[in-house]
Amino acid sequence: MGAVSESRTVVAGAVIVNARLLLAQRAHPAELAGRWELPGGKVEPGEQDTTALVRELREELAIDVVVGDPVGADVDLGGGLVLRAYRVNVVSGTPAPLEHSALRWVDAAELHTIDLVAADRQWIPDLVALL
Ligand code: 523
Repeated sequence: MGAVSESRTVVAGAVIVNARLLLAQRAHPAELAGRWELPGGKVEPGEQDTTALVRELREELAIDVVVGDPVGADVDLGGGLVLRAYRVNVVSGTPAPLEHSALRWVDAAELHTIDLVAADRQWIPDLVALL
């Protein structure tokens, strides 16, 4: 066992095209399945946030992105995980749900009504400001 470890970052991407935000429906674990999120995943030890987000969105959505500015504030997920969102621009590919149940593009009104995972709800005002 190691000694005290730093918290691990989970990065998530806000893809916005034509005033719509891309959301992905989680397939697992059971307690999050069916809820919608900004797609992303855990940063590997020694990896930069931007590198991790490019990797995750390639793996999950089959798109290549350039990572832009952070969106909103970091969210403490508990269990040593901190969730952080970034604006991303798609440079190639069309998003496909390779690891999610479905994908959906939402406008600001729909963002208020869709069943987002709890952590991502904290970014709603920041995301609405971008839409
Ligand atoms: N979240 C979350 N919102 C959000 C993401 C991308 C992740 O609340 N937009 C949470 C869900 C999990 C944790 O962050 O509790 C890790 O996300 P996950 O499972 O998408 O990351 P992976 O795929 O890198 O994780 P493992 O496959 O388990 O290593």
